[in-house]
Amino acid sequence: GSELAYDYRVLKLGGSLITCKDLPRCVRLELLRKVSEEIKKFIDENPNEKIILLHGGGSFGHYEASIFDDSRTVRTSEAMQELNYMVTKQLLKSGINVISIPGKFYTFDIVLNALEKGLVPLIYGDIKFDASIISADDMSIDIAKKLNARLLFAIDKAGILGRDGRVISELRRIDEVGRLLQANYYDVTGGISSKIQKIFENNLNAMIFDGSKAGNIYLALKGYNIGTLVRGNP
Ligand code: IP8
Repeated sequence: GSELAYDYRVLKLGGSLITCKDLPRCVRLELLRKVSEEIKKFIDENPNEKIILLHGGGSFGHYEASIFDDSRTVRTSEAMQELNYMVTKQLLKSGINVISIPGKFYTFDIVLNALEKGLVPLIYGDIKFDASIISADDMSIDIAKKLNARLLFAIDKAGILGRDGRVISELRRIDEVGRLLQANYYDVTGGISSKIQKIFENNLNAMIFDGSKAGNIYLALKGYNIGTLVRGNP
């Protein structure tokens, strides 16, 4: 059938959410299990919605990419494979038919092809042969634009904080942000502030929310605003 008959959700699981922040190559497995179950629940209840999943690098990719030596490219690539393998296994265990797509081979067509075959694409931030980093943020934005999808960023914070320290429920201008959430010291792709900037630049709406709070992944997929709605599309 035509892919246009569906509604799409692009959900990026932030590296800060699924990995242990300050411990290189450590996965939050129990959290991943809960996240997977909420995604599965949504899929089962909503047969006319399709999901595209992505994940970032966290203490795998960002850690390895922050060490500059001759093996940086291959180490970073291998670290992302390892993280992706664990995420893939957990999603499969929950009964989601994910197929992983390394960012270094990303094209929109390959994602479309997976969707047409009834598979759930799982794309990950990666390093390319030329040593450049491809962020899952950028691929999320590309896919959301092309599919006119709801764009969801699950992170490990409640959302974007305003000057008063409270979560901004709707962000219409980037200068409303008082204190941008601190990016991890070894985040090589810019963390939360560049994410917000890219959402605005692409005139998209996106919801940034706490994916570690029970029930939030499911609610976000359902369409509830449970964090900060970044409104780049006036
Ligand atoms: O965490 C970058 O992906 P992101 C992945 O989505 C690497 O920005 C290899 C650092």
